[in-house]
Amino acid sequence: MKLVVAIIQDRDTDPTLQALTGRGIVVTRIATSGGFLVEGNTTLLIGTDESKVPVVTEILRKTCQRRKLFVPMAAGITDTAYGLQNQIEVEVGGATMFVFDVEHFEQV
Ligand code: 2BA
Repeated sequence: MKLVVAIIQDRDTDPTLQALTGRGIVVTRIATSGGFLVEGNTTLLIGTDESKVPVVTEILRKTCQRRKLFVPMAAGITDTAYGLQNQIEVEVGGATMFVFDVEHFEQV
């Protein structure tokens, strides 16, 4: 058994959950936030058979978009008047995946 931990953008969460559960893949969602942008994102915990990891990867590839965002170069600035020339472009998403071996799984 494997545990897939996937960090995705909030706006991709609903279609991703629908696609996973539609394929009979059990998932837990956790509200998280990224350390760089300090914005909300979603972490999915997916415990599944090793044979289904490629299915999970394919679903995440389809439902999680890469998006370009502009963020202020100086941390903590929220003023919309802050000029575009003082912003940097970052590309966020689709999904950041970690795949772990599960030593033991039991539901009691
Ligand atoms: P954040 O840490 O908020 O990062 C958001 C995006 O900002 C990243 O997108 C990346 O494009 C950019 N970024 C992050 N750190 C940067 C830095 N030091 N300098 C310049 N740009 C930087 P993604 O790579 O798609 O990551 C999306 C979210 O996935 C991250 O949100 C974080 O929550 C998580 N993540 C990504 N890599 C991770 C890792 N190795 N370990 C744990 N979480 C990770």
